Amino acid sequence: MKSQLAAGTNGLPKMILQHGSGSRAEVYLHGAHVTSWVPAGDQEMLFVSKRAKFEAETAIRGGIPIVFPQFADSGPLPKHGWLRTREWKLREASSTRASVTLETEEDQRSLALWPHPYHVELSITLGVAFLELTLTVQNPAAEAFAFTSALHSYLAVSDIEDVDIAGLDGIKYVDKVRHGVVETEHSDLLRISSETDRIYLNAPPLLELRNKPGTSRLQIHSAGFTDAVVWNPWDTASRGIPDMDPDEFRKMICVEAAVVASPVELPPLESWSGTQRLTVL
Ligand code: TA6
Repeated sequence: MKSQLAAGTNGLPKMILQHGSGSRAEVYLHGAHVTSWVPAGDQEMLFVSKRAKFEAETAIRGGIPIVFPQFADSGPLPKHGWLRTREWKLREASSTRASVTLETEEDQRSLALWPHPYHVELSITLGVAFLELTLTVQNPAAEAFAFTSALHSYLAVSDIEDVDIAGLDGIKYVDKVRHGVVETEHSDLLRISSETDRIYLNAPPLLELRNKPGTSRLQIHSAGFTDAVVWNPWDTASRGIPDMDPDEFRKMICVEAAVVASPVELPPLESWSGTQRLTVL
């Protein structure tokens, strides 16, 4: 087990986590952004666009962006907040586990947008067959604040038309492609065949992504996050995404652990945590 600091794309610092079994992950200090996860003896499980930009003030297209304190455009703040475009600090790298914790807090620029001190940590732990992210938000100040958040995981798939998501049958969702109409899911295996952008409300803690028969299945477990977002831009919305190749929508699906519909209200001096654990079956 070890973790080491290395120079990533454009010289940006990244932590490389290596588990004794051979599994491996990479996380950039820029955005606390996990950009790679390869379980032992397996292939890359996260999608990162060929056109992703690795530069200051820009969100990396793919991997696992951190969304806080606002999910998407659900309020007046910048889309998905700003943690994904900031430099985080390394707080701790375990010497006995393949695990690192990064941290970030308010600064003059965040206070100008959102007048709340905060302390946010992201812990990333790698096992033989799993990758676990835990986001912890602390309110160090005397006033409560409310936020929405997500771990915006881009999962790599062989072809989007061969992929099923299990676990959402009977769950209500906000359909953002259809102007926010609320629907109920009626598929025990959800298959994507057009632009999809949905917030599943009070989603179950366990979902499963099934790639085409014969390839591995991925269990998606969440705790603390109440909702689940499923997003694929298809060829239609991909045209408006300059840092993604036109055909790359075929190679990804976002299944995000999110807390959106009921924002977290964080009282003074309290903290909140949410986890997403991805396990190859
Ligand atoms: O989580 C889904 C979503 O909110 C979509 O609406 C889509 O815009 C996506 O995030 C990516 O957002 P980005 O700002 O990274 O282009």
